[in-house]
Amino acid sequence: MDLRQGIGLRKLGRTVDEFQQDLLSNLYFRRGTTVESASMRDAYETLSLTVRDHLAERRARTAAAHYASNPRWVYYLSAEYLLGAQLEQNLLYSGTGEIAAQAVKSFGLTLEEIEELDVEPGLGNGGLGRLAACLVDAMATRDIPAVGYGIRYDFGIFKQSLAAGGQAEGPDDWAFQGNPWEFPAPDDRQTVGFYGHTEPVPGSSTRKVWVPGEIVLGEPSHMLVPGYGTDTVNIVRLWRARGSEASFDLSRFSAGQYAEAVQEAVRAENISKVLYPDDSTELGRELRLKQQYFLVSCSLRDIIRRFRLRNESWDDFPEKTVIQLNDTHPTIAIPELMRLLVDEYELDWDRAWSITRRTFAYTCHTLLPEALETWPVHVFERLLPRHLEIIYLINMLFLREVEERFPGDPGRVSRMSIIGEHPERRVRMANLAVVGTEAVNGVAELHSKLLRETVLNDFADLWPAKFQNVTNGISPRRFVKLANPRLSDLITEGLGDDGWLMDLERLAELGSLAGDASFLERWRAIKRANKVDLAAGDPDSLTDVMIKRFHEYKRQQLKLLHIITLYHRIRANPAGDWVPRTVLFAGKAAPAYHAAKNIIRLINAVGATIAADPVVSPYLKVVFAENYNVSLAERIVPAADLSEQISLAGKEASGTGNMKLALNGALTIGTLDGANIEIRARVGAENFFLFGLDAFEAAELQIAGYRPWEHYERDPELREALDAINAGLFGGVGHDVVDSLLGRDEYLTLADYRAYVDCQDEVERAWRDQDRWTRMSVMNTANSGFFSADRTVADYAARIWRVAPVPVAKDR
Ligand code: NBG
Repeated sequence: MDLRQGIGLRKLGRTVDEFQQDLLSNLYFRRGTTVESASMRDAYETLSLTVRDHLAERRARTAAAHYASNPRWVYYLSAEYLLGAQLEQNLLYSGTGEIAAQAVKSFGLTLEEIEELDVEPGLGNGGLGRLAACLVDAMATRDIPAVGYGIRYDFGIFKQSLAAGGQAEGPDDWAFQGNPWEFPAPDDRQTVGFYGHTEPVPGSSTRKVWVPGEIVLGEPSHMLVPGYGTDTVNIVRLWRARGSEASFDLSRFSAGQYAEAVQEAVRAENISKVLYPDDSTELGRELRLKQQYFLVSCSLRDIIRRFRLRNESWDDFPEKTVIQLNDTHPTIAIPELMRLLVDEYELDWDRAWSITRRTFAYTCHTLLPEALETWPVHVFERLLPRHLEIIYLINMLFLREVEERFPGDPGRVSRMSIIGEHPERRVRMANLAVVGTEAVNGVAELHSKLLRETVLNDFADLWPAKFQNVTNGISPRRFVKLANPRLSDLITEGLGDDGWLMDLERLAELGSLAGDASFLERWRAIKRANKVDLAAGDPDSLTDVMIKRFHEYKRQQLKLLHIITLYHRIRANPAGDWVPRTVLFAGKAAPAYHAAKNIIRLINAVGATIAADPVVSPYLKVVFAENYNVSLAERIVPAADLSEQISLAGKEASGTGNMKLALNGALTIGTLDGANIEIRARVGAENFFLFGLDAFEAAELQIAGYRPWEHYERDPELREALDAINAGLFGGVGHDVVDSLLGRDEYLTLADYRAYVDCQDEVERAWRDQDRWTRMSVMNTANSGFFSADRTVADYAARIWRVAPVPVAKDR
């Protein structure tokens, strides 16, 4: 079926000439300007619209195919999406890259200079938001009917810069000049209530009427999410908050009270104003809870609207709908669906509960207790009074079930309760998420096991079958094909075709090339060329990268202690045969997370001291790349030789940067944490630098009583490193870091220091044999196929979602 012909449209340009015509037509009719007066912005918008049309055409065919098949839909609810730059991706996914390059050339432009205007939508913090983006990419690639729902924040993740060696934060006004990739759909706007009170419904014990005290509008727009190598184009639908018409007070305005006249509208719009730049620690802000409910309420109504296009009976709802909760942020969807079904659609409680439970699934992304969201009951009561009543009823019925199954175990009952009592009454969102869903999964083998055995073990006792593992994955299109075109071409040449981009396990075929000297030579040359492009340091030095959010559990401070140790060793023996290293850090710290910001400051101070030292600087360079985001990751990952994955075992749920780096041929130095374990199992222990305590040993040490001082006293190199900081060798910066390490050292940095430094010596021995290193690098790439997000999505589809692909007919 050709929809364009069906509705009398001519075909989109497939030749350079036609593409040029399309550009001109878009420049005139959609930008309203001419070639002579066009700005670079016009060029960017015009090219983007032209490329977008190709995807929009596929989108129309996708929507038609989905409508016709009335499938079970996957609705992915996520407070964050880190989509990355769109233009380059969409040129690739629409297959227009080559004709577009030639067409813009005839206007005296290059794709590269136009791409510079493409601002990435930074609507997420870190791994969780990027995972959401990789999963929607893979769902489209796998032809799974899906919609990703999120919030269209005006300000994305803050812009990080360095000021006096420390992190400074600036606003990220990503869509200030508009966003050509977005389709506003004001018709589908939703109304969201907050505050107010509830009233009983005569004759019903479960139904209530909620009379909200504030009404806000949610206006959606969507961005296209194309699949690769298929015709499916799904969408991510993002909600933006607006005041209602009534929120503008004309009489006050006329009376000169300009600020008061718009205050209600401003208050409404604040809901989607900014992404909380808080990574994995709970932040007790009412506005954040408001954001969460805003996302959930708009999305659920939209999901129901879509369901009703093709279906009638509520009993079919779970057959046609699976809603995946990306962490606890959208968990209020559970009581919200109950409220809609019971209060608005008048279903009885048990039927509504059965529908609700079979509709949702929950992915947990953390093991840090402080990152499991809880909300004070009084905040909930004020903001969402009806939802709190529903949660109480869910909890009462649930705890009755627990008591029946585990009689005489009040400790268990209070641990499992959705309401925590101490030190204040709080709603435990993770408990609610487990109780109200059909499946719960962790994001790597170890993480899922620890969830079952520790954080959620009472729930696993009750419902063992509910708990699953789905190991994370990444998009090979973005993180190899787009990020590392040289390597991508070599792989395609080596394998004979580019089918590996959709079937990443095929990389295993590279294994046989690891013995071919000329192949290894080219492999090495590519890594070097990528380092030259990155221009972070000497391309012949060992490029050692630690790129991720700054958090004490991730232990950037451990890497820093190693750097200081190298510094001392080189100073003590300047004539030594040292391996030149460039250590590159990138990552943001939550603005209020002072300990993490202190580590950033110390990294830069150490880097400055080393740069100023003529003895050490020929061998060691420390670079802090500002404002880590998806685009920067795409430049660093292909250039990395060594991937630092050194979190304290048992703390990193999975990690996904570890996968991107291994896939691009970096060797990992890492602990037995998160997905590192699975990476090591696949690439082979001989191609992975393992060190440190495992999760069990770490937990035992904590229980036995950990004394960081003992390591300081016992290990001269460690002592020298910490003393140097305290002696003011690095500009007097870093006392706070030392205090925390010698105080509690919550993440056992000093306990793992010796093993880490020794393991780094082993890294250097391997590096000195470049042939061996390159073979190890090839083996990492060859055996990373499992970490494709396509596999992750196939796992979700088979085991949790129980959905089948719906193919989209080709355009004839
Ligand atoms: C993060 C984990 C990472 C994991 C990503 C994606 C949160 C709450 N969790 O280890 O810290 O890779 O989620 O699953 O951001």
